[in-house]
Amino acid sequence: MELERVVVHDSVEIIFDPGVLVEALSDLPLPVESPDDPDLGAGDAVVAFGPHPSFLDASWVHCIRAGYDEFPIDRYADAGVVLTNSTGIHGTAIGESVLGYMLTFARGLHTFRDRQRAREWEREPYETLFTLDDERVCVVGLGTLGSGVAERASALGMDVVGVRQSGAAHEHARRVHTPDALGEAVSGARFVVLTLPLTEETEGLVSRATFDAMDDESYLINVARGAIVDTDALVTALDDGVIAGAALDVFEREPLPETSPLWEDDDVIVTPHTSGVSRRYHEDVATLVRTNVRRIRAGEDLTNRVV
Ligand code: NDP
Ligand code: 7N6
Repeated sequence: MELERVVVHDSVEIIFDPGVLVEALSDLPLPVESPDDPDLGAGDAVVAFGPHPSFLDASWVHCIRAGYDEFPIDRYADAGVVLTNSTGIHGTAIGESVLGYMLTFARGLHTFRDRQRAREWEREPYETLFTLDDERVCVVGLGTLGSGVAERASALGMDVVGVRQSGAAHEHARRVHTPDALGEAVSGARFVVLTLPLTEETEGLVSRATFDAMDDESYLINVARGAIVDTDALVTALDDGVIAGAALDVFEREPLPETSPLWEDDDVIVTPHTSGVSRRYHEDVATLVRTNVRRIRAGEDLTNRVV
């Protein structure tokens, strides 16, 4: 591949201003630009949040997300376009966000914040508040995100179990299951955390059967993709008290529609797909792009290559 230019696509705006990435990549030995309507060609690399048909004319597309489920990877393969993703950069932000959700539920912080709005000084019933130590968390997906969660949860003294495609052992999980044993894995866990990709196999994976296998005092935390969860089944499970609550950063439709019952539920925390973001996101993306520009010029294999 003969690279002549790196184009920062304006789709990155959903996370950061394209200009900060152009600046962060200014040390590259080739032009880095963010034109309004780029005329892409074989010498171009594109850095983007989401796909665009014009990218099929470029040589290499770098997705600034770990999840590339929106990209038409078969068309890229047919057109000979290389796709790389940004797995590897979200472990700290997601790990801290998920600890935040768990601590919020355990210590009742969401409830007290709601009462503060009404200047209400009211305690929770004695049996309500708990601590995280010795509580079990089941982490479904033990890659970058799941490892960030598992490492921090075990540091707090939580009992960490996991699920991953391979079923391979993990240094911060007491036991690891394969996906076919999801029901067994979630049983007895106070928190079930979703940190796996959206694929044909994982779409709708978390269903009524999963909620039935969970404890009625347990919480679902989804920081992966909305479509991994059957949303209707989740709403019913919350309404029926099958589970105690949920923290949701991702949704089948984003932004979450105003009509969704999830907005109204006191036991649901909604965050706008920000659990993986910090103000150094563009620097982490720049490091990945810089590494792969160097590799291309050295004729080496690319890191994080999808297609
Ligand atoms: P990784 O590739 O590092 O890890 C993926 C993990 O999921 C691996 O442990 C893999 O198993 C496991 N896995 C794959 N398929 C299944 C399955 N069917 N059942 C159970 N486990 C499975 O990805 P990341 O951790 O970087 O990202 C994961 C996903 O999280 C992304 O695809 C994206 O959708 C989402 N994401 C969301 C963010 C947010 O802002 N909310 C931020 C970043 C990512 P094995 O280890 O055996 O291969
Ligand atoms: C950042 C989201 C990913 O897959 O969806 C995330 O990496 C990124 C707003």
